[in-house]
Amino acid sequence: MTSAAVLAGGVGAARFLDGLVCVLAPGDVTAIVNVGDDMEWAGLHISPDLDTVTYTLAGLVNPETGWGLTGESRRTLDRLSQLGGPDWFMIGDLDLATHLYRTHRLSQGEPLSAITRDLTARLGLQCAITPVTDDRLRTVVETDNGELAFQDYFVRRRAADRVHSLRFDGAESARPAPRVVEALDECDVIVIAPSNPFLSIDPLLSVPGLRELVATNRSRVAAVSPIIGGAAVKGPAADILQSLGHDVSALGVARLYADLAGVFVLDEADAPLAAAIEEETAMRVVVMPTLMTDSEAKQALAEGTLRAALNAG
Ligand code: FO1
Repeated sequence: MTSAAVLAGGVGAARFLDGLVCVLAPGDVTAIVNVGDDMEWAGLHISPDLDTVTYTLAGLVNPETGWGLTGESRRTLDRLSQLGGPDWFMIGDLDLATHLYRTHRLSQGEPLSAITRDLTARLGLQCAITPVTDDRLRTVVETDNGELAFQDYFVRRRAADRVHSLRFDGAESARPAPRVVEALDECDVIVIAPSNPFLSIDPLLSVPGLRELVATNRSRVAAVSPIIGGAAVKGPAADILQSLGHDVSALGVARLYADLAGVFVLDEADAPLAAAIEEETAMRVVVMPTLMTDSEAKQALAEGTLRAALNAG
């Protein structure tokens, strides 16, 4: 049986994982999830990417947004707004239960990874979903308008500020969560999900030792491009590529992953870039449809990515 570890951000990664757990035994899949987006909201600890992956795999995610729960309501948020509390981040009434549960257990000194394991088990998930670290790690975005906490940049200010650089507060002293190193060491295939390379993948790799661990295993690493035809499927990846001086294309992303992945999965729309990517990065390029529009498309992408990575070594 093939096993896989996936470096995962939010919506794109969750959709990829949704396909992957259909083509592998779910128990052989480990999602190693970004926590750079985590924040404190009204005294609660929110882990958006962990929840997006969990809700998606449990079939509970809001299909319109790709995050949050389906059938959500906002009575608490509206009341909070009347009280003058923070109302710019949409915490739904049902989703609130997750944050209460998580925050309560964190306040009792339990690690995020153990809480996540229990939450996912309660939802009947068999794959492992783990934060990359149990330690505090926060993405800080340096913009034209100063330094912004991730969700301030992303949600409150709608990712409209020009990004100069990013840093990951706490990264130097963060340690991988239990089982992260083992999962990367022992799996047959490591996938860099079609997530934002700067906002989702870099924070994961900023945990000391992980970038080197992935690079050492380059021959069994496949990266899926989050850029199709020069545009991001979702979010500000294309804008950030541009503002940081990279090529706004799948080639620009491939250059970022050249030392990490042996295989690069490119969308059909970008097939003309394949030769240039192979020549410049020494990655093997496989071309396939990467837009995850339905469950067949998700499974086909997961299957194609696995096959390419297994044949790469
Ligand atoms: N994204 C938004 O664009 N607006 C929101 O109000 C918002 C609320 C939210 C609440 C819980 C959650 O788990 C995710 C939420 N997201 C929201 C998504 C989140 O900000 C981002 O998609 C990720 O952090 C990036 O991966």
